[in-house]
Amino acid sequence: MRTITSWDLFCRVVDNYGDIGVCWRLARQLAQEHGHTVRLWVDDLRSFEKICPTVDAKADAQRISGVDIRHWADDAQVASLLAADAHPALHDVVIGAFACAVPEPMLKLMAERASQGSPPVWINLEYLSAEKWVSEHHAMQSPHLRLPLVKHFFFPGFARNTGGVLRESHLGAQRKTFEASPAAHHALWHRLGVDDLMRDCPDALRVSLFAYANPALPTLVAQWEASPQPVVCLVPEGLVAKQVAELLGDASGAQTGARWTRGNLNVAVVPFVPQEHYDPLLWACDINFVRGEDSFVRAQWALKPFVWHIYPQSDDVHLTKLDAFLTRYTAALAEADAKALVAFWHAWNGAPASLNWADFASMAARLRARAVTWEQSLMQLGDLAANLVAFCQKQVK
Ligand code: TRH
Repeated sequence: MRTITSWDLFCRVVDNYGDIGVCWRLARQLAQEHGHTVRLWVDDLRSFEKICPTVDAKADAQRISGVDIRHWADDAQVASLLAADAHPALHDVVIGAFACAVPEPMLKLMAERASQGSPPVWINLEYLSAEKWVSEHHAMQSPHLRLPLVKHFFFPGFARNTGGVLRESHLGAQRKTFEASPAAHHALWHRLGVDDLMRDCPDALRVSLFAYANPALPTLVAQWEASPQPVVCLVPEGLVAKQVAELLGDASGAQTGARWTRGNLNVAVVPFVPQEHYDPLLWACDINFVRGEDSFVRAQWALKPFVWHIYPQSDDVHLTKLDAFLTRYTAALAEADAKALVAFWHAWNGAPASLNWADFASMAARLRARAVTWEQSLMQLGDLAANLVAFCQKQVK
């Protein structure tokens, strides 16, 4: 029996930071927790640099946090980097993340290895979805049309018979240590440049706001302004910070350090931090607005009430995905809370519903309790990296 110890992971950045965010997290976990050799191929090193500032966006080959990083410009570059990496040219597992096509030079190597009787395990790592069909499609196989290779579909998910979601083994302990440490909180606020705001508004509800530009934002801002409890809203630089700046000041103020006060609302634009510094922001806030895939999962591990801005797709396909998650998440809530949560998430995602912050905020304690039971149920699925290792190992038995 071969033991799986090495990985090639291909990542095409379609948009924003979630594609590379998920791949980087997975690559580090395989390297650091499993002690495996990982080569991560990324087509857009600039996006990568944004979540990991030690990345050199001009380097074709580099090593960070125990992961070998290669710039995936085109087939020719993959071929030449593979030749330069001659030892070993190919690893035990080859992953096309978010269903991206593995480049031809790699497929050729894989086919050669297959003809020698030991093909690498080929994985199509899919998008995360709570939809029911995911369990039925997880682990399905598809033979290549020309080459003697079989692709395995690996679906992240929230149900049994899916790959689960990413969670580092020390995450819970790190969160608890952070929560118990006023010094860690101070250090976080200092890093974000908001220590004065946190000192001056000790009773405010702290909200982190990471989203796409959102037509519901003006309504939310108006409700925060009029909210009986003061709200401090921390907005990372980016799309929504720009929209907030347009709404409250001017677009040129969307940079770190910009501040606005309206009624009972204080808004601060904070830096877009390296990926491993994003969790503490979620842990320290009372309510988190998140988006896409990776921040959505991190908010679940933060055990705080959260609001998901799902990545918009054509024909409103994303609303079906949104509802699939809501169905699972609200199943353990009282009917009135479930309704209020669904309404708020719908309104935030442009589905017909009205946005009611007061209703949402009034459920905070019950949503915190739900976050804990949800975490327990997710942990029973195992974490995605470990599930993936076990799955690939099974394929080479
Ligand atoms: O950036 P996203 O919208 O990413 C994606 C992509 O758009 C992708 O094409 C799509 O398929 C996918 O969503 C569903 O949202 P996401 O997934 O939350 O990724 C953001 C990453 O950025 C995540 O790894 C957390 C990280 N991050 C930081 O590192 N620092 C920060 O300050 C913030 C706010 C986020």
